[in-house]
Amino acid sequence: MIAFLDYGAGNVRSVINGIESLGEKVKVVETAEDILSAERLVFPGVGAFGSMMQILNEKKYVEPLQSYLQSGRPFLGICLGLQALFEGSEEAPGVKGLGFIPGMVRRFDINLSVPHIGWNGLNFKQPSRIFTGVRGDEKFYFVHSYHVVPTDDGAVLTTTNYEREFVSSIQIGNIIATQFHPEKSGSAGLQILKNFLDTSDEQARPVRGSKSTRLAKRIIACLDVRATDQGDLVVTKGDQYDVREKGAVRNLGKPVELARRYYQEGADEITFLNITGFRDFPLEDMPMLEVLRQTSENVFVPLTIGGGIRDYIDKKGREYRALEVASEYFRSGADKVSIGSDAVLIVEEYLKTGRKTGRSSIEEISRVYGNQAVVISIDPKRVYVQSADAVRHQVIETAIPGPNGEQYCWYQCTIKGGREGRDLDAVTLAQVCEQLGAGEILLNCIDRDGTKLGFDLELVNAVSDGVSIPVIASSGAGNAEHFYQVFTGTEAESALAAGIFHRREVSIGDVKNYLKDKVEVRL
Ligand code: 1PR
Repeated sequence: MIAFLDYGAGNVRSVINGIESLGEKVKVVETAEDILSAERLVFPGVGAFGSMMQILNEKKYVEPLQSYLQSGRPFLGICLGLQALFEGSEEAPGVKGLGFIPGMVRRFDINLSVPHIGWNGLNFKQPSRIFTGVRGDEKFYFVHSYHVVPTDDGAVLTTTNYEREFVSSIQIGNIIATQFHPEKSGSAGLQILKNFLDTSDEQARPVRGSKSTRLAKRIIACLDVRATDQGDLVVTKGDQYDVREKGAVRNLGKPVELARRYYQEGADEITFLNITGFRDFPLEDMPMLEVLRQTSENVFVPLTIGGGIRDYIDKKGREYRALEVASEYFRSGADKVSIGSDAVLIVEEYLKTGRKTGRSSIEEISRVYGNQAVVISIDPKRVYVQSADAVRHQVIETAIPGPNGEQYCWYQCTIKGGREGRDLDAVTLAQVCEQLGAGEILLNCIDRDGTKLGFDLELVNAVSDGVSIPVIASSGAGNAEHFYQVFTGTEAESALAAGIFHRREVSIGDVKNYLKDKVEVRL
């Protein structure tokens, strides 16, 4: 039996699913006594350092945790569960951590995108029982803006490179904690979980470690989900957002089955977009929650869900906050939520008033669950203009002239699944969303969507040059070379495709095989 510390913030479902998939039973900690009497304790931290410590203090778990750690019984901390072991964090100045390991948690001070999101490797500094069966060249999933800095190196188990070398896991006797997420790191991550659960003391040192690690470019499979006219929930795919063919919604498969297939084929992440979320209310649309629950049972890579994340008043007049909708998704197995239409409306309001309200969906969700949990999905359309100053939007010079020979364009934001164009450009939207707390941009492109002409590199460059958070390039992938173009011609950290994967025209394996030796990928 594994005691499992869930303090109620974020997706811990996947860790439980991971442990249960290995045949172990989980008992969720409900009282301080459960911590004190635990034989093995898993503590997956999610969210922000300050709110985590506040909850641990409110629940009176701090002293029991300290005494459990002192006892030397097996402990596995994940992500914030690692950071909690330190004295404090720059994320929440003045808030005390558990203080088990001398040192602090610091924000990345680097030129690369922060958060550090994606699959990166490990440099092994000590042998450990959690490395049994680990080759050493595997990649593991990270998502964090802060990293631990121990006062001395004695406890360092692994490091990872992201511009600088940082500590990616620690070990003191039976106390092990990782910055990466084993439960989101496919089979390599499950192996580490399994080793923790096994009682063997055998210490292994992986043989294929390298001197320095590299973050992989991510390949993401996207499932646009909606109900058919008969009411079946299906994966669909449009051409420039039109998902109907001969009047009927295109049906390309079942969401849970397709997600499993993509996991097995090596997808680095899976995104579900409830494309009618702008008119349906997700909490009435329970099938999406069920899709997440079922998918997270055996898909151990990050899951993002979008569609309908906004405040809502139901038929009875009850008001729901976007945060509640997001929380329900996180509880059901999502790691990130993606906000589309609501982000446009929030930014329009912000530009009008020049004030942050603190109550927008972006601010509220990122405050509680961390910036990395908030993705902004942008649905832009190209608008050609005659000159760089023809409009007050951020205009780019384009190598693809318009119908009247125009050499300039801007990218107009749309809402409601591309149905309504707004007076706002995609670059400004991304920049303001970053300021409000978004952690990543999912950059679609209505002009390219479903065309298989390749990603709109000009759009990707315009947005990624404007922000410091990671950008996912989306729309237009037609072959493996298009991924190479977007990864070498832009700063995109990841690339997403739908149609070519659903129709089995190109597989995720084909894309990665083409990229290997040219671009860092997870194989
Ligand atoms: O506005 O917060 O409710 O979110 C709705 C979400 O649904 C948004 O993220 C929006 O992008 C998405 N959406 C709405 N309508 C459609 C549609 O297609 N009619 N799908 C839609 C957007 C874009 C990508 C697509 C790529 C890759 N789909 O996800 O998968 O373009 O396609 P390709 O590789 O086949 O070219 P809200």
